[in-house]
Amino acid sequence: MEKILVIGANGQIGSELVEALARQHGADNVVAADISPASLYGAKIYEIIDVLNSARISEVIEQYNITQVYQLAALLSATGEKAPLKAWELNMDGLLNILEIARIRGEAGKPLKVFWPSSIAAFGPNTPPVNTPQYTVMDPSTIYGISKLAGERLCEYYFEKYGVDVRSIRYPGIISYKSPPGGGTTDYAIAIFHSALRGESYECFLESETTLPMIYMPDAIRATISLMDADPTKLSVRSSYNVAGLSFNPRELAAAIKQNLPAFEIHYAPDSRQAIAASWPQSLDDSQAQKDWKWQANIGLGALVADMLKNITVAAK
Ligand code: AKB
Repeated sequence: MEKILVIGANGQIGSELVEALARQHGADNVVAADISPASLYGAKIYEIIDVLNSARISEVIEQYNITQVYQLAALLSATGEKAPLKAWELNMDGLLNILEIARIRGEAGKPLKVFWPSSIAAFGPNTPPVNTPQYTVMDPSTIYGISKLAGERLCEYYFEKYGVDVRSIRYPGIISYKSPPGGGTTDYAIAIFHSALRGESYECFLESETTLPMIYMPDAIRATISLMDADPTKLSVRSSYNVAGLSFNPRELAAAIKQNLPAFEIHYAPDSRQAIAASWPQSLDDSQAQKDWKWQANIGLGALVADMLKNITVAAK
């Protein structure tokens, strides 16, 4: 039986992942953890963990006989640019703490399976932007992207050198309705729905034609859990897998919203986040994930927009 620890449970991915894992493994077998208490998200146990405190992480892992850790605590791209040293410390030391604990436990015969999120931010301006391959030029230009690329190399290193069973996905922008936007460059695609449903126009911080890879939360959760459940002998990538959902730009998203809410208007006022978005891919080639663990996205733009509008409306009532 798996005992699962999710660090960063209060975040956009963490909160929904805890719910899904509690459904799959039982609420008693999932420990939600973050730096401050918020909600149990369907788990039965909540622990306060600062991912920079390695002794505390080890203590919780030992206490609950944890077999899998999802380390999700991070500063995202836009927030990271405002506090680069803090982003580097949190994103790198957080991962290293978990990898080291997994190495030590592995050597003691108590293996720990690890999930860590990379991002499309690990790519950069010289990466081929369309159908970006699994293996290609990676020259990220944000501190967040640099930490993701370094983290990918660390994951592969700990797998090759110490046999740590670490798995990772290069997430596209994740769209969801349960948590508010959290400091990412792709978050315009969440904020826009909140403006539209308040009956307001949306001032977009990206240019109209800036196409980015995105994924709807149910697909992102399914991808994460499928990768963690996959047969380890089938996994040929131990840095991080490209995973594609869908791709769109602000103009296309606004048009899809307008089909449901005809009065909706979008205006463009690009800021510093435009340069970040311009350095990222527009679409991803995820054929390696398809081959190794049968990944396939299900949710397209029409279904995503309809579901976001339906659920944000319900939440606002
Ligand atoms: C961000 O915009 O920073 C994140 C990401 C693509 O990793 N959503």
